[in-house]
Amino acid sequence: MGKNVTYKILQDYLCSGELTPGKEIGIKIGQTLTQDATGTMAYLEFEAMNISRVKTELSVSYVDHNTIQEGFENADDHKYLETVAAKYGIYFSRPGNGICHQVHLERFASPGKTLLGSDSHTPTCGGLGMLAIGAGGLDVAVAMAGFPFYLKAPEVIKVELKGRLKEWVSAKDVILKILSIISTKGNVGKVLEYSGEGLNTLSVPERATIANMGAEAGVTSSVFPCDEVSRSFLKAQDRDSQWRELKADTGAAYSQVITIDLSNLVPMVALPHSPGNVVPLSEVEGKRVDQVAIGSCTNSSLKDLTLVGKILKGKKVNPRVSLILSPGSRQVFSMISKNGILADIIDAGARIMESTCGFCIGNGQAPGSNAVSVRTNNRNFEGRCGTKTAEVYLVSPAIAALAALEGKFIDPLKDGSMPYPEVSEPDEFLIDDSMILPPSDKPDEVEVCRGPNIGKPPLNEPLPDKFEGEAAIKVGDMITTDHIMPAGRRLKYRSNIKKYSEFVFEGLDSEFSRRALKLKSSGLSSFIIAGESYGQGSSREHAAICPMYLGVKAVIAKSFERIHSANLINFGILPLTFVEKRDYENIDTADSLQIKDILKDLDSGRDLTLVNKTKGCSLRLRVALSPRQKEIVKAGGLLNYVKKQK
Ligand code: MIC
Ligand code: SF4
Repeated sequence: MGKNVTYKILQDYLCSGELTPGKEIGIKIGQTLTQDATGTMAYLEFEAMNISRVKTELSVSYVDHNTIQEGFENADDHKYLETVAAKYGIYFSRPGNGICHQVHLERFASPGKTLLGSDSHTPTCGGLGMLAIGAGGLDVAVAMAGFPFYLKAPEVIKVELKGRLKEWVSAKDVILKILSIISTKGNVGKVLEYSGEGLNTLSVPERATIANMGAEAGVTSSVFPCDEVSRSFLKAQDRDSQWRELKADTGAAYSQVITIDLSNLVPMVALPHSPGNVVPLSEVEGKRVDQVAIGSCTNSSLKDLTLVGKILKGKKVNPRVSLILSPGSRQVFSMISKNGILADIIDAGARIMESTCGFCIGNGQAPGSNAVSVRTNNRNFEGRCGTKTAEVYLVSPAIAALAALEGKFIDPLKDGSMPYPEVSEPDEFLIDDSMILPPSDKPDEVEVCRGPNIGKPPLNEPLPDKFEGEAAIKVGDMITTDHIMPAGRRLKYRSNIKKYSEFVFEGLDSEFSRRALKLKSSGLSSFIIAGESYGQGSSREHAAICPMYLGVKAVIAKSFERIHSANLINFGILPLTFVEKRDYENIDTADSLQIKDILKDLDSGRDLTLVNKTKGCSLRLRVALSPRQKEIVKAGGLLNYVKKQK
């Protein structure tokens, strides 16, 4: 049987296991990336492994999430990241150089290689034929130390693209359409692999937009072949030597085929508060808009912003609207400033931000109370923008620009007479890597700087045989890591676990942290009870580390998302699922719970029995862990486990 692109790359990097969907495999990681918000912890964990130099082909550390520098914490984190990179063989992309995924795509992505990144949107580089996977910081640290990354061999879904996009319809609408088909849950362990004649009409940055938002579906990755379009992009980035052809064999196996006729698509919008809540734009036509934010790793390529500039040229932003623009990278920023596009955008009345994540992660530009914010990024979870009562709608850059001008949603296909500006990809991008610092060639002389906010990575204790404690919180379906561990203005505590832990579940139950600590000080464990798809969204391992610090021993859910479940295991917290989903109803917050014989049942593969002492009932819980994962949890987490292996 012929091979698909995903399995060709997996085959090249396979270290252990059998390449059969659902089986655990270990793969070697060619490249890694980190960003500042997850990176400090990842490098502290790397240092704890006592390895003198990274063992990957390439590792890059980006500073893009938090550059506000309100107080010393942020700047200290940046200094730590810069010096630790210099010492251990890592390239350092300085603050201001751009968003990790955009810069990596431009300057480092290499077809046919594996990339592991401590950010859930790492699959963006799948737009250039990489198998790029998001993971927790500790998994990335372990990969930098040269150990394999473990995952279940994925089920590969073929997305067959036909036709060509109409004017005003973009790559963002393609992925929004796909999200409307496969939704944001139930896709764990799958890869979306793109093919078909429609591919020729999509540039690499457009493919990257599509691969980027595959993360919202919860898939492991999204992969595009490497073809002539990829060759032109690499050539324009002066990196044509990286090109290699990569395509699926005829008759390659796929578990499912989704066919999308690009010519039939219309502009789409994701309504509040989920990227899966997608409808055609025409359904919100005329709705008032208060804020428009253009940028993020999803949509701030040169083509995206050029299109925005051409739509805004010679016009003024509606006086009721605040228009924010954040270019994805310094390369894009510099090019639009040199070709006059930036001036058109400024003249129209836009507010220009740094090349960072900024508004996308609620780090600045929070909308007003009950405001309608139209954004080009990938997530619109409740409160993520910084304002709980705001409504965030996700659209393409062109639709966002029209909304900024009119102060309301406009569907340009409605009367069909609106002129659509043509934008083509450049033959040459502006190359200036001076803000990417290579590692030191005298690592012994580099002193790693640690500010007072930078702690040590906390360790868990080996798994006990019995948990005795309380349901410290009960939450519903699709709880995101933004609910568990808010980012935004709390971001600056990412290197200080004790402080950051005060904000666990802040928006859902501001007493959670105090309650869990109280249970811990009385020698009791905390349990989190959850519905479907627990841990959606980001890769932030703090959503496991901070609950661990507060004494959470297990999360009991109807189902889990991949990265979060791996993070729980990495920090010695048991992810358990209800054998009977209706048992979710048999536990309430503050119920007194007990699980005995954990070690014996774990080893024998039996379900665990939970006794709800408050309700006087017992129920069964499944432990869906591989033998390796069981050993990690028993050791109290991956760091303890790796230390034992050495
Ligand atoms: C996100 O988009 O949610 C983030 C912020 O980039 C996270 C990483 C983090 O929390 O630091 C992600 O996507 O993994
Ligand atoms: Fe940054 Fe937003 Fe992209 Fe996350 S999704 S990497 S916060 S731009």
